[in-house]
Amino acid sequence: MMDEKILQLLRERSPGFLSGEEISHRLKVTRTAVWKRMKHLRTLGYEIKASTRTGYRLIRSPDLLTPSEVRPLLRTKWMGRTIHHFHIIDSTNSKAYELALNGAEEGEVVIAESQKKGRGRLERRWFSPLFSNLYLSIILRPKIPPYQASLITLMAAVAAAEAIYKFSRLEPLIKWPNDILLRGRKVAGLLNEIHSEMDRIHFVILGIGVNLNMDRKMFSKEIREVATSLKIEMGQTISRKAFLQSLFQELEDWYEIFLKEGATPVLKAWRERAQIKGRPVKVTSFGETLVGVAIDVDSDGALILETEQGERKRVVAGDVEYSRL
Ligand code: BTX
Repeated sequence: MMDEKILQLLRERSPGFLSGEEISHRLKVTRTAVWKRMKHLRTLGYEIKASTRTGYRLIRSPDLLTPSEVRPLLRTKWMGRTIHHFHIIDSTNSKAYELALNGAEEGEVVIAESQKKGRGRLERRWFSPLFSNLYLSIILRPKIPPYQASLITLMAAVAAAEAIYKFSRLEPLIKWPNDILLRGRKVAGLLNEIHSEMDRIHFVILGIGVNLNMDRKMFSKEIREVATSLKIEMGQTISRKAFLQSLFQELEDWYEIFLKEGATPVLKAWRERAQIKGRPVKVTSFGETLVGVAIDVDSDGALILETEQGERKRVVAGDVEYSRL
């Protein structure tokens, strides 16, 4: 908190200098404490000029996702207005879940610079190295019945795909239910967790990981061939803050569309981005493998496919492989 306050004061004074004395007076701490925080901020990548006569001046900020870095860029009404930021955490989803149980509000977000136990679906891991990408979890409290919760996953996939498109002008493909691909490789993944009763959702945790600044060699061998990043695809370093602002905006807009107009516009956008109709697919669901042709998603987000035997099946959860394109 003190770092955030110091940065705010330095920004307000920028490009001028702010004396150590004034900072210590305004924050009611000793000058030694201020000096120690400046040292710490420098280790985080802030370039701060210090002069014994005039004080401190902020020269440059790193591409961190702290509230003080992100907030000035936000154009959203409520999404991401409260950010819980961590340099390292087990999983942003787990933290957001805990905060939501303790009453955190809709739109509050947990963001981490890295995760020790970033989670994918079915106990899988999400590779989450420091400072390169986005790892965040958003708390939503939609007043919808639990059976519609998977529409939130589709809505979030649409929003993330739109953010990627607007940012890069590359056409992302949504792979049912929650992967986003660029040129056939995974650039983002979504992990949504729900806390509900039979007829009421308490909250949904929308977990999103987007690979932004990873180079190919930074991926572990196991995923190097199946994963990609916006930097790899665009050939340039991505401002994580700028991308985050765009992602928040898309999520806020699409969530509001979903709440006001229901599933129809979300499903329409999802179908356009997923182009699933007629794709030969292999689906693994609860230990069973189904081979067939994808027909569509239905109004509550399940995948409908026609098996080789001509039977229609609804798949509510599972993994999809595209057999041929
Ligand atoms: P998933 O189960 O569909 O995908 C996990 C699989 O994807 C892994 O088994 C691996 O093959 C591959 N993989 C792992 N890391 C990466 C990566 N960085 N890029 C591309 N492919 C990868 C997808 O699960 C859902 C992932 C959600 C991650 C977010 S990050 C913020 C939030 N917190 C948290 O713990 N999880 C979510």
